[in-house]
Amino acid sequence: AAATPRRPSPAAAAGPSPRDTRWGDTSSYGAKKKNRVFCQLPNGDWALCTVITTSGDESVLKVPEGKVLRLKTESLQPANPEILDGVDDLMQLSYLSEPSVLYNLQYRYSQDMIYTKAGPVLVAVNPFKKVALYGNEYIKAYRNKTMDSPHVYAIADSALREMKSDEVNQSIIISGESGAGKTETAKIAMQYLASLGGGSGIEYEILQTNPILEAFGNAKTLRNDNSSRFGKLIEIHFSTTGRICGAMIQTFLLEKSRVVQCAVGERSYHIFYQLCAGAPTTLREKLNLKKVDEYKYLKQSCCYSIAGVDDAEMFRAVTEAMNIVHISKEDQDNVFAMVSAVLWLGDVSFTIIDNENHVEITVEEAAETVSRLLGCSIEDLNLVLSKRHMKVNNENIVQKLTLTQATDTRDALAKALYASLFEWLVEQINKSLSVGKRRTGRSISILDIYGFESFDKNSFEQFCINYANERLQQHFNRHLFKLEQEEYVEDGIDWAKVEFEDNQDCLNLFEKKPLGLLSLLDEESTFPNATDLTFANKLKQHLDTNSCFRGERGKAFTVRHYAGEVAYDTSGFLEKNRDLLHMDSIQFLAKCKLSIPQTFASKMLAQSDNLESIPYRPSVADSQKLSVAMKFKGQLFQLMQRLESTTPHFIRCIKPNNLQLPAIYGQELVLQQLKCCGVLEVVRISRSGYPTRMTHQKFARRVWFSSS
Ligand code: AOV
Ligand code: MG
Repeated sequence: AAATPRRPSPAAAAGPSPRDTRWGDTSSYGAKKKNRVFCQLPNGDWALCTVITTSGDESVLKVPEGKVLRLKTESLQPANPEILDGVDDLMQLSYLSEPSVLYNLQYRYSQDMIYTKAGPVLVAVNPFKKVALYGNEYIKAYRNKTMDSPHVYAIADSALREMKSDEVNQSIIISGESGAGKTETAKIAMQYLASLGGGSGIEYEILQTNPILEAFGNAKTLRNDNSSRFGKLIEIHFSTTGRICGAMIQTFLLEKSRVVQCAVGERSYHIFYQLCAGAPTTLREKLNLKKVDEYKYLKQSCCYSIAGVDDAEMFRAVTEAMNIVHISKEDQDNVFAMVSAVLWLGDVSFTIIDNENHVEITVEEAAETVSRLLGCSIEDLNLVLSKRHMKVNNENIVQKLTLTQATDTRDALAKALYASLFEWLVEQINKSLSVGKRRTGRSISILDIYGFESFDKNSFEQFCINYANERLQQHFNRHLFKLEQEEYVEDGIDWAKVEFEDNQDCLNLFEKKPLGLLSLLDEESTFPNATDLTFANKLKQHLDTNSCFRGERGKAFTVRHYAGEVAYDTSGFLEKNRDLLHMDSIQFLAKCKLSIPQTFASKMLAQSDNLESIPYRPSVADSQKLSVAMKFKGQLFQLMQRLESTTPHFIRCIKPNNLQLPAIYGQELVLQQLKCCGVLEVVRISRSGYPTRMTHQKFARRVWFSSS
């Protein structure tokens, strides 16, 4: 490949040559003439200040707010000249130290310029308030190139242009911690692409998938009031003439456990609260809806509303969106019947019938409502929740369930119902978005997954979410560090290698066979007598020498992720990984009159023959043979493969505070995010490297065109 040398930038003229300075440069202020420096305040924050005098090894400084400080001169860091305050691209900074990068982002942030380029990467700092940067005027300005400050629109626009000029599919890959702004950013990118129009309103339909999927797949967590609990890739298809002609959505591992269990201060999926708040009277009566604080599943977290969100209004928005993606009124009724059935199922209680703790369901309002909504008899409901068919020594036996077993069966059924509903919705949306049109042109994919999470208590869900983020970080590293540098070396360019935080070791910890976290989890999941404790011990036994792993006391272990250490509690790991839906439950659903679960279960039954051939999972369908973690791993591999065939555009979302409040810029929090995801190294590489590269062919074509 031919490389074109970088254009001289104003920054290069204003300061020392970019090749001289490095990120992490600790060269102190020294005896230079400039008097703008950064000093570290007692609270650890960096402040821009001016040097009044320097004598001996100490300097007297004026810090913001007029205070005067005396500090060791060597602790100061040089600041960039004023002319570079708030530059568009961190690459333009002469001094690329931690404080100057933090200052530049903060300077822009305070003026609502939330987007900044870091070489090829767009950095987006979450404003936590409405900023006047969006809408038709802006879209037009970016399309006509009358505006070129960093923006999601600009990224979407270059994806479009490159798709057309290079005839290669593109991807916009959005990453960042939970609450950093990925989902909002993805919607802004979709908005730009949709504004191109496609005719027949397909672009509007694409946008309307967002309120639906958010209602059913997002929830309030301690980190984010609208946290995505599933991963999403939307592939937007373009015709050969460059118009939108359809789209396809792929989702990844929905957090099912939230349906039956969620932490104090969090909520279950938005749709539960929206339905209860917004259903019109007739629907309310038909579904026998109660108030949200009367359902067991919703009550346990003691959190029912979200500040500034009107659930009733959202309900109307969701039904309107369903109309637009052609979900019929009848289907919508079925959807809400399922939502209500799940809630009521949580209220089904049991009566103990003998002194061995065996149970039957209590026949009262909850059980009656569930059976009416699902379209099954009370007897069948009782049977599926209180008995289990097993095959022992080739003999069919019926086992009575204890209270714990019955409760677990009930919760598993609720989770399966909800998951099947989510799956069904995605399927309907995809049908509507493909509208039978043939794909002729290219596509742009937008990836928005759940962000890295670390709570006080982290379980299997965080384990999977953080694993996915490791995979994504690897993709980022590969494209921005490995491939870039390999190319320079291959082309024989004199190149001082830039070191970056490689997360391969952590990925290996997860993926290595047979002694990685995923393999060991799977192995343990196959042992009927294994417990969360035996699993934790097994990890300690095999992985304690791994530098990314640390065994903790009892059932816990710690993983050193690229974004920080996370301590996981193995409680529930095995069960969540097995995620068994008993054959009895599947058969029960297949008999229900309500069509969505019925179809779902029939499909599962059709897929499974020869049930007894699964040694460690008697009486489950074949389609459940793969554990959750293994299925997820497979999905992620496929996803990465798909992304590899596209030209990636990266957006890094940054969360400036943990309070979800505007105008608070926590330097330490921002710095930690910039560091762990390698944004600063990307700037270093881009600064010392070449900004564009193209094949000889393309180069010749371009030059020929421009000179003709
Ligand atoms: P996430 O997708 O990165 O978290 P969101 O996109 O849901 O984060 O953003 C969290 C909240 O930040 C939103 O609900 C908005 O209130 C606010 N926000 C983000 N970006 C903007 C913006 N450009 N303008 C205005 N407000 C914004 V998670 O899904 O939890 O990983 O699993
Ligand atoms: Mg999100």
